[in-house]
Amino acid sequence: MIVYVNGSFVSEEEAKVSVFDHGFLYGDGVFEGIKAYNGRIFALDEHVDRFFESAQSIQLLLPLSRNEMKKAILETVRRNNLKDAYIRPVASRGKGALGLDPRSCPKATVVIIVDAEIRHPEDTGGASLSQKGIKVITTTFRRNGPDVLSPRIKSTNYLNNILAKLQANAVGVQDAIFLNEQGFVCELTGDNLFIVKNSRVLTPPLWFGILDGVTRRVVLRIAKEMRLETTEEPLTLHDLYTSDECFCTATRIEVVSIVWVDGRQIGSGAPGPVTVQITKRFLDLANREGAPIFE
Ligand code: PXG
Repeated sequence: MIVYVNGSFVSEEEAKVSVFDHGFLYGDGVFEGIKAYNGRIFALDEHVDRFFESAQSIQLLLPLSRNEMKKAILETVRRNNLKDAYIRPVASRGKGALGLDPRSCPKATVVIIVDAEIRHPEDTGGASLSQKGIKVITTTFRRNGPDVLSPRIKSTNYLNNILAKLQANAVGVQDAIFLNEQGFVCELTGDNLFIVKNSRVLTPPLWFGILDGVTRRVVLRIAKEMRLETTEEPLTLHDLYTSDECFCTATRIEVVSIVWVDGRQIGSGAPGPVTVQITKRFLDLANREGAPIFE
């Protein structure tokens, strides 16, 4: 694999970041997860915009413009000769002194990694899991609120999420649901959450403390196109437990049905009709729209 590191394209073996990089030392950085389908990068603008917003929020000055970033992403995929890829841009504070102060880091590190194999992280039990739906629990860890570390920042500091993932692992389910400080449902460890109730598509609002997921936005758009009523409103565990359908969304896994929450079967225990329709339309869109890689 060819990796982009600070303006150069190098082999995976040659790709190096300093052990003094504050991204490594303190988790001081931001990242994105983007996907290419069939020779096109889906929602490239949205991802690059969010990348720059995450950087702006943590006062990280990126050494390239949005346009240059887009070009670098397209070029990295092109150099790897991939039509379908998972793309991971990462920017960290850069090399500095042993101390938290970002002022010792004169230049941010920018890396773009691509992966040809699109594995579903939840699919530890085989590829059929995403078709069958996944089981999840509610984690005892609260989602870090905007007053601690805004979930709107896609930061390289995912320990909150990893702690929740460890809890899911410990009981042998695929993922965990975060509640916020008030006990309202937020999202999963790396996915946004939706429920379907009486043909209405519901998802928690952004201000509850969730990532502004690109897939979430697309799914809301698709649901509206399907003439389904959609709302971003407060959801409790009761709403989840009594939903007709439940699903999660993220770039990597797209749309995955949730069929079991904290011991309760959701709906029929299999992906419901609305989830299946939305998934179909999402894949259709993702395979049609996007920035062409080889033009
Ligand atoms: N919520 C959180 C907390 C996330 O980290 C999403 C929702 C979904 O957002 P998008 O824009 O992808 O629809 C994410 C995103 C990975 C990976 O390796 C992905 C995320 C986080 C960590 C790792 O694919 N996702």
